Amino acid sequence: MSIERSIAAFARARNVIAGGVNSPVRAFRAVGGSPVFIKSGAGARMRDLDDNDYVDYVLSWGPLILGHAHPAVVKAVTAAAARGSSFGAPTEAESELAELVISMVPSIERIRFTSSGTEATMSAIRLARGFTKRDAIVKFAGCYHGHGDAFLIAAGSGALTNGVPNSPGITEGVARDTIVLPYNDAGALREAFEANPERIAAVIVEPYAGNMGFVLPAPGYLRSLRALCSEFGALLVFDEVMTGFRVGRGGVQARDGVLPDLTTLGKVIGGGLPVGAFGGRAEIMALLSPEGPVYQAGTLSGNPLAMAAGIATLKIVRDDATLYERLEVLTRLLTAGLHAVFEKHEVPHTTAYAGSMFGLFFTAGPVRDLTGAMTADTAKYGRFFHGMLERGFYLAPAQFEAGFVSTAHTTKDIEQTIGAADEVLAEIE
Ligand code: KE4
Repeated sequence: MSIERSIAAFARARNVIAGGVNSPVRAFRAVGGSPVFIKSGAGARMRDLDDNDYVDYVLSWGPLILGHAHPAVVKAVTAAAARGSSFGAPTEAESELAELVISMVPSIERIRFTSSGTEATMSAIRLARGFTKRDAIVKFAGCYHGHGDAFLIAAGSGALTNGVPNSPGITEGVARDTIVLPYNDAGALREAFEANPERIAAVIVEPYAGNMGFVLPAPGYLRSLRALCSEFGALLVFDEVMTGFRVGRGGVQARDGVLPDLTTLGKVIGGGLPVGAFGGRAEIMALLSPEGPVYQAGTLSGNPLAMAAGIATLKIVRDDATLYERLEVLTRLLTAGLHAVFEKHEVPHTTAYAGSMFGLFFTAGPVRDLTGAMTADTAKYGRFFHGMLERGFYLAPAQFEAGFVSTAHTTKDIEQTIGAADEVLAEIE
């Protein structure tokens, strides 16, 4: 397989774009080699500059639940563009998408759109601090909430009371107000609440974690987070940027019946265009400017083209009664098939899935948190990734990511993926 044009494109990009990419994971640092540059996508497939075609299991990191260039989305965005791309004034499309989201996500009464998931989580935390008049937040090791300063924090020596910066450019002052705890350990959260009386404004969690690889909550864990936040007066924030409309029509909160105080969304609700959102109880959202004192804004928030893509996508998600059932069948077929070939080749692994989201770890597991995820053989994952890429299957270019299936994927695609995995595992033994 030749990727000469992609290699040349990467050299060109590195002369003008930091690291040659606009988001680090795209640079293939975690798997080695030179990233393929994409020129088009259609349905479940992408085509690179050298005309190599790939069955795509990244789907822009989750947004493309209907696959690439879905006709309804293309039509809606094209029509919106012809009417003007942005006004900086309210449009009815924003209310239409808001009504669609609120009709399907149980805990959201009011919403605010942003242009990315990072903006949504940053804003949700600011709102939680304004509502509770408290400063500290709790996050969980291995959960990613975008690149806001408050989230790029590692557990500090005083793990129960404050964090330490996880990137240059983040101050001790910011880190002091973020407490980092292990995922799937409700006891640790109780201890943190007891060590920080009246200090914790919010607990933010990926209810199904998709950024340390795919890690499901232990039975009862989310219910414990809900009860502890209620007991200690903190807001529970479900970061459903990735899981929203991905693991089911109403996200994890509908699937598991645990309602957060605030939810952040992104990805699927923009149908591939830049949309983030945060929402929750009306009494909390009422604190947001211009109604209340908590400031938040955005030039392109609610952008008409992005709203059009989101509306087209969510109308299909809403009206296609068997969509999530079909997606879960395909995703189950994929993970079961991968499990079988990994067993056949006696490669230590663990797989998990929920709705149209899945994960594959190169470790025997079980993986319940970041410590478990870190036992994965990332070098072997890199060899597997490239073996699959050469055979026309585009997996996440990093072990600590999740995979996604779209309505454009077919049973045949899944069967061919498993066949390719069988060949690659024989090769990289
Ligand atoms: P964005 O700012 O990238 O739109 O969203 C940040 C974000 C927030 N919350 C969760 C649960 C997320 O998964 C994300 C972004 N996900 C990554 C995938 N690991 C996006 C890929 C990238 O960073 O390029």
